[in-house]
Amino acid sequence: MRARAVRAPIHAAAADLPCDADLAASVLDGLTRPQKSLPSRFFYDTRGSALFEQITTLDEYYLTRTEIGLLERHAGDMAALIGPKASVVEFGSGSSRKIPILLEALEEPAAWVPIDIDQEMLAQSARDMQARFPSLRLVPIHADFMQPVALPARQLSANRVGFFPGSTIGNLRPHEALAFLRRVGATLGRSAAMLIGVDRKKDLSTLLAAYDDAAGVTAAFNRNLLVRINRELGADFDLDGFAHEARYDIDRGRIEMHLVARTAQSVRLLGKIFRFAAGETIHTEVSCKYTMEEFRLLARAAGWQPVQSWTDPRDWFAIHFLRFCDDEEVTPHAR
Ligand code: AVJ
Repeated sequence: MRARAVRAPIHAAAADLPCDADLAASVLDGLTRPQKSLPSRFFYDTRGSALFEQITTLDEYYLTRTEIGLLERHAGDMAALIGPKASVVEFGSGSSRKIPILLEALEEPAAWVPIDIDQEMLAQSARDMQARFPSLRLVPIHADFMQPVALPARQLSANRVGFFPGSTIGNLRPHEALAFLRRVGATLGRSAAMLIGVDRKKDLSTLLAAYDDAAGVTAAFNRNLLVRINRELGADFDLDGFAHEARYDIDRGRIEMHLVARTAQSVRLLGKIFRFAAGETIHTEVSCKYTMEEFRLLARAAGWQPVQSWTDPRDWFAIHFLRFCDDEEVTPHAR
């Protein structure tokens, strides 16, 4: 009898995945706006994902290590709130370094549902996790978690918890974050829970250094967008012609990454010419920072009840535990 090669078949949502046509349309759209911009979802090709992994190890990039510390210290409390036989749905699972900490603490976890756009990374982490948690049901889904994703409900237990670490929510603008949280609530279902990592507002120099490290890894990560566009769309961006810049917009409470044209120049792309004035920028990413109260307000507005949060001694990062319930449930009122 032939052994089954793949134990956990990967569910694909191919129609929603970023492809060449998506890249082309997005680049054409972004570069014709008054403030030129490129969507940050295109950072994560193979090289971009590797550069991001490298960022997470930098001294200046406190986010990953602070969040892992919080998970290690408080996984017991989190597991107690989640309860037994949970199905954990992870949005943008990436290299999956954080989920084992939670799964180790959970009582009889039922399933792990990683959703990621990188199919290779998904297959690799499914293999690693199956070896580490042999009795865990794996339901990998190859999809862009920013798009609506249908869960294979029959394969999941009733106790559902969303896991969204890394402050990836910060890469959405608040109105997008609100829509995302609402949609996740609808997807996971009534009384689902959510564990979500959120980077906090803090002093400017700490924030700026995290997005403009001395070794230049973040600069390479940012510029990799141009490398990708040159390769995949046959553009002729001069890579040395653009400088990496991280800014903090204090009013909006967000880091912005830009690529700054060092001199006036033009770029050929898909039969068009795009002109840059000296100093003109392409806006490539937002990374919104939230105070505890700001994030709780956002969660409430999206139909989630903030139940508990954990933070580090320096108040740099927070993990929030939320429960999804509609308003009637949270604040019962007489009719
Ligand atoms: C994807 C949210 C974890 O915004 O901090 C890191 C991406 N960009 N350095 C972030 C990123 C520049 C990162 N997250």
